[in-house]
Amino acid sequence: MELSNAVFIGSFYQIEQLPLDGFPQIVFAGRSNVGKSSLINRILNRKNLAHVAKTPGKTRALNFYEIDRRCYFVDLPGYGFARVSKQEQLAWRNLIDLYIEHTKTIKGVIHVIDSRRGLTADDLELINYIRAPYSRFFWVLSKSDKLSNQEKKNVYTDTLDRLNCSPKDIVLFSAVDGAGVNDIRKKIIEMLRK
Ligand SMILES: Nc1nc2c(ncn2[C@@H]2O[C@H](COP(=O)(O)OP(=O)(O)OP(=O)(O)O)[C@@H](O)[C@H]2O)c(=O)[nH]1
Ligand SMILES: [Mg+2]
Repeated sequence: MELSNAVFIGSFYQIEQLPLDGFPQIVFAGRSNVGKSSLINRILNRKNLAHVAKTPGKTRALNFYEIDRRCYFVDLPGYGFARVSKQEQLAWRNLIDLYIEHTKTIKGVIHVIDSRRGLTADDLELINYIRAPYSRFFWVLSKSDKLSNQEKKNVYTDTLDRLNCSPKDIVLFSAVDGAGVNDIRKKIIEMLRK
């Protein structure tokens, strides 16, 4: 398992379209614009595999990447983008609910949080409803290159306190300088082994 050979499979808007081969899946979730696609590109050492948004909130589909011919990374549409209508929010929720209900092979959720903002109400809501069936979460505090060392410490401690999780389940990450990416790769490989 090297997390090196990645192929974009497709963008899916309906549950009926999803691949049915039963591969284990690692889910990437987070608010719009937190850097989910940039994280996927970094993990896989690819510049432009996952589309990095010029306009935030554009990823509306479930984007599937096949990794090493044995698992999928699934890039969920971002949530909590203010300009999105109520109707679009409902459509988002509906798609995610169906996906989670349908997919028995989710091995873990990589939940990306913007380190400059810390946990938001939207983030906590997402944790609550994905967490029930799939408790294996790992938190990535993204864009850490924008913070001073003191700010990094503060957001790490605050997130740890509020999530009440193991210190090993949170990592500071930057897609710009690559900080944290090796820990994230290790965690994903561990999730896939279980
Ligand atoms: N400074 C800095 N900018 C980042 C980092 N990661 C992402 N960005 C920038 O943040 C913006 C959003 O990045 P994306 O990776 O597209 O975020 P996303 O979560 O996939 O966005 P949606 O798909 O729209 O939900 C882009 O302009 C990126 O260049 C990072 O680690 N550091
Ligand atoms: Mg994206």
